[in-house]
Amino acid sequence: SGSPQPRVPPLVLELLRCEPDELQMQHKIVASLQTEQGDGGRQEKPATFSLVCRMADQTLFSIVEWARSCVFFKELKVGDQMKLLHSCWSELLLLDHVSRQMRHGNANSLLLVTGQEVDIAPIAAQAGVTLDNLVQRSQELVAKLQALLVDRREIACLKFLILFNPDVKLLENQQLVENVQEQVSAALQEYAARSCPQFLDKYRQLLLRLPELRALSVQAEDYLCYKHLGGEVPCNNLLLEMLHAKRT
Ligand code: DR9
Repeated sequence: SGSPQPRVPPLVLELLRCEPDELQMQHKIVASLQTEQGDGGRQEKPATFSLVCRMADQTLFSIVEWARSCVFFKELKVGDQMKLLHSCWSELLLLDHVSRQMRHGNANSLLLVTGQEVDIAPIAAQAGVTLDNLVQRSQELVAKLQALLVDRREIACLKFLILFNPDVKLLENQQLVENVQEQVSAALQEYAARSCPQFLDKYRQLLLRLPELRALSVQAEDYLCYKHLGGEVPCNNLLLEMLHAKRT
């Protein structure tokens, strides 16, 4: 953006540098969806569902790639990295979706990672209650974040607060995770206070969105699990692997 940003905390700038390039990610995902071979002989299943599923799956691959290249995360052993990702993958996926809708800025349609748009209105008719509710609640979260004038620096901080979750059990390097959580919280608090002095409690408002995101992600996982039991989720799927890893 062109607006001057007085004294952005260095940590916030560093986290922003880790952010993936949206256009590059879009091209990569579009390319992989074109080369992938359908859904393994289950073509009779609804094409839209399996297509969106593969999109979410590819997005999850880029999220894992992002995390693995991130400052601090790189320092963790693979075991700790896996524990953290297993506990937050669905929140990161939803935040990716939500932040895309914020940039999209059109409440009447969803912008998919591929750049395609889906009208919101027909979803109520085509989707079951669970999915429709998920879409509605995600849109409410988008509206709240937009009203707060959340920017991409703050989104980058939120991703780290989600990833470096000190409540994850049995980490070898619990200390690093707690330190990152504290440092990022402090930097976000400082930045939010400066970027929007008109919102006295922007930081607190931002943090309040995290439990909402968590609740949504639990519901999204339940939905995915249910679809999986119905045999609708394409196999060889990272989404499913994550879903199972967390529940065992
Ligand atoms: C686990 C966390 C995942 C978060 C991923 C967020 C990325 C998902 C991106 C966009 C969601 C777009 C939804 C597009 C809707 C397309 C049109 C439509 O309504 O299709 C209906 C079809 C089937 O609906 P249903 O499952 O309710 O069954 C209906 C029943 O058969 C008759 O009553 O729905 C789809 O095709 C949706 C595909 C979604 C797959 C996503 C995989 C990720 C898992 C969960 C995400 C749900 C969260 C969505 C939040 C916005």
